[in-house]
Amino acid sequence: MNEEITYRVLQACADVGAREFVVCAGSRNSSFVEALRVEERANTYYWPEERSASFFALGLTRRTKRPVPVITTSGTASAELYPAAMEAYYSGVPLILITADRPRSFRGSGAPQSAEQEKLFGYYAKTTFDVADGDTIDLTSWDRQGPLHINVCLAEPQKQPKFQGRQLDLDKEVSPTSDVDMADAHSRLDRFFSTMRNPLAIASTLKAEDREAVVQLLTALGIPVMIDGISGLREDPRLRPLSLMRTDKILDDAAENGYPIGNILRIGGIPTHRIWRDLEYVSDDMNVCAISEMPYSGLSWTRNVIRGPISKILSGYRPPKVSVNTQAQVWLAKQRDINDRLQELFVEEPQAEPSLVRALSSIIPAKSHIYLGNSLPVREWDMSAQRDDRQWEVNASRGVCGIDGQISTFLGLCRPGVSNWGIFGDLTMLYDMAGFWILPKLDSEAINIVVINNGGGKIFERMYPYKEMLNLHQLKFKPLAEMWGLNYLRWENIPKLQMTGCNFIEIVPDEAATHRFWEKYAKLDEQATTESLSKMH
Ligand SMILES: Cc1ncc(C[n+]2csc(CCOP(=O)(O)OP(=O)(O)O)c2C)c(N)n1
Repeated sequence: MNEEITYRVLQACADVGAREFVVCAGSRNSSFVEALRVEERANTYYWPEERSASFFALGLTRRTKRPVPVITTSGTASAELYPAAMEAYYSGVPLILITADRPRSFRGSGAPQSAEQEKLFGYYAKTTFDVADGDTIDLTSWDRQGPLHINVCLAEPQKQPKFQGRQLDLDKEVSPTSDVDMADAHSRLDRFFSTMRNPLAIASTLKAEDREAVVQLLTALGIPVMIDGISGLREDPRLRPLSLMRTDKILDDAAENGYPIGNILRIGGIPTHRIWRDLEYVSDDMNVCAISEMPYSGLSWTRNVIRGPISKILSGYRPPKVSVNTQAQVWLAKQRDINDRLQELFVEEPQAEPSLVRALSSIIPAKSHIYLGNSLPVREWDMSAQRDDRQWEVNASRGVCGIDGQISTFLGLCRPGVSNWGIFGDLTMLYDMAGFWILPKLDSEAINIVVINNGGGKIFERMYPYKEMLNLHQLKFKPLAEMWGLNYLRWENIPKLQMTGCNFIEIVPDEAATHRFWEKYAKLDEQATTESLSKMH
């Protein structure tokens, strides 16, 4: 009896595009394990640990642009998918959560390994199914803009399910889901542009296919732009004349330079940097508009989001001529000046953490795939990474910015034919040590896993004056690399090497040098202001 409902659920997933499956075996979901074991064309990944597995499935969904089901047994196993469901919800990833359950008659009984799994993911799985033997299931009305949950009630598993010779139909064409009201989107953009006062554009998480349309818009507008590394546009030479070079104190700095920002156009995800928190507290006449695939404004005081596939929204759109106050050029020039001084600081303090990130970026080859773990890596990258146009693909998980599941998400995103680099903080690494499980199964031949071991959660160091925020430690990661059979390297300086194969690299910044770096960095600003003022007089 379990076979039929198992087969129907898997076929329903295949009908909405699933070709990869992630399975965490347990007795209750053994019919799924058996069905996928005999399935010849689907690509199945077997995991012993559900939390890492679900983050891996999330990364794989993003890489393949197809829904990937992650399938668990009953009980707490199903709840391990929760963090990945939250991330998928806020980043619009069509992750399929399949939880095996005991028959409905067990609900509320407290019988072994039975829990209340129906609608388990609450807010985070808007579309849910609770199915049992005899039910049919059709997922084609699902919008694929976030997670889907299927809870499958199964009878007592048999030792020998009978799937032999039964194959899924994996050839069904899947049509795209979302559509946009173009006339409405364009008139909202026109309205926004018609009120422009000292505008700033911010580009954050973008899909590869949207980048060219965004470059065209930004160059046509000719307004200052702040570019997160995860937009994939940070190194684009066409945007250089408009790009802000620093990522902190943007609003104050602009005002001090005679360009008080009045309008912000956000393109893509919610930005990584401080500016987005500062925007929460600006005066009432700030006008913010977003063009994004997700519905979130990222601010409590506005919901102004033009939602849809970005390149589609921008196709055929001609932005009006925007006049930009000449002070914008003064501000951009000062930013470039500070950036020149920052390069000198990297040379002066080569073992400081941001300088090591700079040096690391310089050995990452063109066309590499780079994944930035949350916390300092994603911020230090934006500030420090080199800016030659290397056509990197840069990713991060910015849905809920968790430090969990980061290794697994990165491995799900890894692909063959390019060099893959994941860069993580040490606490982030500790969180997902089981994630390495899947490495031998991957088709990527070049994977570098980098941990920046600064001995704790150092993102908090400059914000809070007490060490309890930091979870300080003296752990070293060599045994972890050895446990997973990885080539281990420990770097206090970045050697000029060309990396091949799979490597685990522990980068150890010098604490004193890092402190000196930040002290000198704070002074760069003052120097640049004094010098540009003296040049003006
Ligand atoms: C799951 C989760 N728990 C807690 C946090 C809050 N948090 C943000 S950054 C951080 C510290 C990260 O430390 P580490 O990975 O060592 O990176 P570093 O700050 O040193 O770069 C914590 C605990 C979070 N984002 N996600």
